[in-house]
Amino acid sequence: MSKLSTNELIEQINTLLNERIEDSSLNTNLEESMRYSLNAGGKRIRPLLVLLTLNVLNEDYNKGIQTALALEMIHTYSLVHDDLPAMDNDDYRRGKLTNHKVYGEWKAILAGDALLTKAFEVVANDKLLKPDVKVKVISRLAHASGHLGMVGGQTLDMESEEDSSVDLTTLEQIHRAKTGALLQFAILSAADIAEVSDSISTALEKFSDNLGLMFQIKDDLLDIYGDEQKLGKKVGSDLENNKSTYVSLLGKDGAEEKLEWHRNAAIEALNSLKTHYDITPLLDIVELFYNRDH
Ligand code: GRG
Repeated sequence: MSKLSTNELIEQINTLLNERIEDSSLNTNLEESMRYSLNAGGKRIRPLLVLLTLNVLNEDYNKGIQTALALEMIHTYSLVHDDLPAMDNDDYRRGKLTNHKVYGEWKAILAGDALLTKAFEVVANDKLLKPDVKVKVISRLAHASGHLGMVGGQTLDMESEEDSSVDLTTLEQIHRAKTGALLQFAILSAADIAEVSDSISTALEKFSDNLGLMFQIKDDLLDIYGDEQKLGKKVGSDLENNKSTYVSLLGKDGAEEKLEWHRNAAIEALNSLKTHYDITPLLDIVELFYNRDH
């Protein structure tokens, strides 16, 4: 498979995301609010992961485009709702005012709801996926974003707030569900689309589980030791909110060691695929997650 240019893929994702949110004859500015958060400068890690994984699996990446768009819509809705006063109550995200600060609370709730439902419409209307594969992807997406996945993780996180007795097992449970489920979906939906064997799928499951935890450990480290300018938000919010994090439970060195451990486990899972595929782009993602500064 030819090497894909990440910048070109991001451009394609950005254009298509805007096209999918068509203007409505209802003349509300709900679409403006949906587009505001979709265009607010996300790194597009999840859609990129779908497309790069497909390419690694020697499958046409175009088959994953609608799935990738849907995933970014769900990720965006989760951030819009996470920022609301009832949850994190944040005024800024990615250096820009949060959705409810610009459009008001009820509209931010509805923009999030509309992004979530749109995501399923986008995959359902995908013309490149075979019906059985499409149903598998839709089911996986619903599972990863719902009460057994992201929403469940967010609930456990909210319930554990201000609870300084949260242990590492609970913390991992929160993050596997809240952050990991969507990252894992990115990789396993590509496995569904490429129709890989069970053994390949198991290796990808192990890889994505470790990648998801790496992402969160890095997030916890950046929340204390990151650069506000690069992050586009205040650092220290976890400390301020008395939240249990990898750093609060393990200290800086312990969190860094844990990050390293999951990096090695992710690489080991990928190495088991080496005889079948050129895994280099996924190894690059591991390094990106390990070294990211925003
Ligand atoms: C409200 C149902 C509901 C869920 C919210 C994921 C989540 C669940 C909230 C986000 C809280 C948070 C900051 C988690 C840390 C990891 C994370 C998901 C960071 C944001 O993802 P990035 O860095 O975001 O990929 P960008 O801005 O690049 O899109």
